[in-house]
Amino acid sequence: RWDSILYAGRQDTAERTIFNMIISKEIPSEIVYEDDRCLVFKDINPVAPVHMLVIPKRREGLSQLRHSTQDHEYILGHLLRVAGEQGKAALGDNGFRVVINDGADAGQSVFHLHVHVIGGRELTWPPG
Ligand code: DGP
Repeated sequence: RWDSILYAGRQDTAERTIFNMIISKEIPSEIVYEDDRCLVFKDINPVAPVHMLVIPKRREGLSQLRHSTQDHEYILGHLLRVAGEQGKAALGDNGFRVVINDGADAGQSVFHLHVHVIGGRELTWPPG
């Protein structure tokens, strides 16, 4: 039952992305943490001293946050919890920012949902 909750959701119709090759380790990345559901690795284009991405290992319809359904709540909760855990591990009391870009105006470039964890400097608000 848990498996169906983890991986339920629409079939992916969007094209596979570079993140599939990172998950399968066909292309290298600096992995920070991994479990059966998610992978955390360093962003290739860091915008701050610490910049990690938390991604689901199985995209299952989550090319964008806008496509999330009730079936995705468990994996979305897991991604956020891991983001908090890894942000704390990397940055302790200094704090960090967690971002999900959705679509063109937000500058989303990879259509496999990912949670940015950014920190290690004072971040401005509003974002650019
Ligand atoms: P977004 O703009 O929210 O779609 O962010 C996509 C991020 O993915 C961007 O900050 C750069 C990162 N990225 C893209 N390709 C690769 C890659 O091959 N390796 C790693 N480590 N990060 C990548």
